[in-house]
Amino acid sequence: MTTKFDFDESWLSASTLIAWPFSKIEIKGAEHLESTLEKEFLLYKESQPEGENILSFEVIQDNSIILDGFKIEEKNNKVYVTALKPEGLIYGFFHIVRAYQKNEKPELAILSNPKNKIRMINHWDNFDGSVERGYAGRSLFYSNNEFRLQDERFAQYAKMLASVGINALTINNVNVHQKESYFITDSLIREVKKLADIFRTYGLKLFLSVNYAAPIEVDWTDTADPLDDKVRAFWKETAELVYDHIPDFGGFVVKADSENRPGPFTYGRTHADGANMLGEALKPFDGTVFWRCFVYDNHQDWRDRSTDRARAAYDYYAPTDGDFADNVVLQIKNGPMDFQVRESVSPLFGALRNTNQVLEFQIAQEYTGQQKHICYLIPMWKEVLDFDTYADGPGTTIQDVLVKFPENPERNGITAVVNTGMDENWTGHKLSQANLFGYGRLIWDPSLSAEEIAEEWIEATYSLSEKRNETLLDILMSSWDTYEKYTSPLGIGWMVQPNHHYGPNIDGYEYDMWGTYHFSDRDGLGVDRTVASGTGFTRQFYDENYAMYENVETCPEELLLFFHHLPYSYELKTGKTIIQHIYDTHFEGYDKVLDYQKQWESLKGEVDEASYRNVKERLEEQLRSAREWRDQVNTYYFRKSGVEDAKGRTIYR
Ligand code: BDP
Repeated sequence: MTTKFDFDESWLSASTLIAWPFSKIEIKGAEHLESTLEKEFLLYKESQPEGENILSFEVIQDNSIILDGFKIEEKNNKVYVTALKPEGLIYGFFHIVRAYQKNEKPELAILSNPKNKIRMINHWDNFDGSVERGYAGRSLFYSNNEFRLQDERFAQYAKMLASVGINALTINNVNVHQKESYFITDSLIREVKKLADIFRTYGLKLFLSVNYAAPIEVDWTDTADPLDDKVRAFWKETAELVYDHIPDFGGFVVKADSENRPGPFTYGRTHADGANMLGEALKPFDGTVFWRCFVYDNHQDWRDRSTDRARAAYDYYAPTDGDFADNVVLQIKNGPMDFQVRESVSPLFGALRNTNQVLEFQIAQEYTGQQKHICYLIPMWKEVLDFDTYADGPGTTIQDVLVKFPENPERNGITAVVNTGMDENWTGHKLSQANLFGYGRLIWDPSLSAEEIAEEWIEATYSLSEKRNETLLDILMSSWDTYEKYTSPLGIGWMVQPNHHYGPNIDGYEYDMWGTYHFSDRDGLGVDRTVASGTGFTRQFYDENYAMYENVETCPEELLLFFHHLPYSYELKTGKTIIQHIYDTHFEGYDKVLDYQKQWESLKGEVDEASYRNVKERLEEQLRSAREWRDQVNTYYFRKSGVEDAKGRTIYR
């Protein structure tokens, strides 16, 4: 696959089509998306011009279709794509593209309705062109405090996102600094509008992250008190200005009172006061406020054992259930800590029964190898969505919660910190594309398996022989487990280098203020979060899960040290002690990366040269880093415990 552009065509290249039989297109009722459909059609038609069939698109009324879903039927040599909304036609179109990337004569008939209404990504891009936790080059949207003019690239990006059903995005970092505060003012809103215009052509709604103290930042007032009239007027006028330029603007994402960001607490107000004030300003335009729940004490004293960061979001927000306006949505990270390779789910899912909510994942691999390591994240996200909260008895999964609470949720769904940038292949590591692709596919249809999604991505991206397909599938499917093995053990998390979070530093955060400790000593390790003897975090779950986590015997082993402090000699179900498990997994994880190198080499000539080199180089770094992790973690625990490796392997002393 070579590219006509200075960027990779991702999983959308027409060259991966096995066939394309359509020669004509008919479109009815697609409104603003009509020319997009035409343009897309021509692009794929050009590469495979033979065939006589007609592809017909129409917006209709049909009770079997919901939201922006679509239906595809084949009748008398014609394929009909129907939807209630123009966006559904676009999703239907890309479904057909995928089908022809997989099969010469695919079965096209399908009714496909998305499970989640909001299917969003969040950029953490700064106006200066840097990207917070960005591992794919500079920002797509900005350079040196100016908006980039990259219309073709933006359109391709919008297309990539729409092709997997993503329907909304924010374009700036949740940590909004002064310069970005001007995005919502007269001085920069026209630039924002240009991006909104491009994303709209693929059905994506544009949102902005805003600084809670924007009225101060842009010199409007000297307070951001949500009950202050001047502050309320600022937000009302701001909303009017923004909607004047972008009538279908989505709304705001807010990180308030979190990690030194300003917020209503400064004025003795609640988060409901702050969020509802913004909600009121956006209400006349049907805009939405996403209010992030990533709020915890980041100035902890490590000597003081009374605070548990994992408890923080639930402790504050669970009692506020029902206090938020109906266009305010609480945005909750999947786990209670921060996107670790393994942590429990957030107990807020299921606890908030009368509050709009979106779940936040992190596609950007901040703690999972920073797009230098292979880490296919769909299996992790599936575990989260399938987790049984017991909120309404057995079988109330987190995905159910998102479509059930509040009653008739209008604004629920899923969002994620995205992993893209100016790198030619969009994601730095070519295989990280599978996480973006998979994110969209999974949140549209959470019943898809991680394996099915990986297969789809492989088929859409490469044209491999069956054997090599299996090879790549095996690499992706085992990669999360591999990463977990050579990094921090049994759910404990956080053994990373402070600040940038890449590579091992076992005690890097141990005596710090962030609330991220592992409490390793000469006898054992782990965080005691039980009611019986620890922080009591376990009690934030419904009874069944509380009982499961509280009891060391029933606590799932992958989370053992997330919930319990245990001696090195504690015996796991495998019959191994914890210390031996640590040694073994670290050797195994490293060895698995050695296997990946061989497996990847076998793909030479079958994947394009740019991909081949990209992954090969990154695997060298992954191996180096896995060795670093293996040797530091094993040496550290050998020194603490004094226990020899039963298999007598090299551990540095
Ligand atoms: C953490 C990141 C930090 C973000 C923060 C957030 O390290 O850069 O600002 O999350 O979600 O994971 O706000």
